Amino acid sequence: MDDCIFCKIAAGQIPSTVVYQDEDVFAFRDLNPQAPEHILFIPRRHLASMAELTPADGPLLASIFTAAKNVAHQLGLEQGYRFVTNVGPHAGQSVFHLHFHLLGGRDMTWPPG
Ligand code: D5M
Repeated sequence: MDDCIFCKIAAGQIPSTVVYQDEDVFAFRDLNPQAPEHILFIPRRHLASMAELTPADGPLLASIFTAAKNVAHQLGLEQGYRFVTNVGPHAGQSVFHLHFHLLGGRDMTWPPG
């Protein structure tokens, strides 16, 4: 999508601190980190949120989760981490390109606020 900031980041048109990339998945550090490690995983293909996913996106989700698991391991997050996506206004979604937050490096509370 032309006016999507995360599409532009994945295309290299806006700079980011890239952590992982492959044909379908792009991961970069969050600009406003909420934990010592805070990385965003996105599909290169534009989807506004998980509300747009279909069963055909199963392999894409597997790629995203596998990439996140591998990055978590590389970052030494053996004590655990959180992998979460916000959908819509009640969840506080602010960028409307599907993204998953990988958060780690500190204790976290449950339930989230
Ligand atoms: O999370 C959207 C997240 O996107 C939020 O944590 C800030 C982050 N963000 C926004 N712009 C950038 C850029 N340019 N680089 C890196 N990170 C960015 P949400 O779940 O929609 O609230």
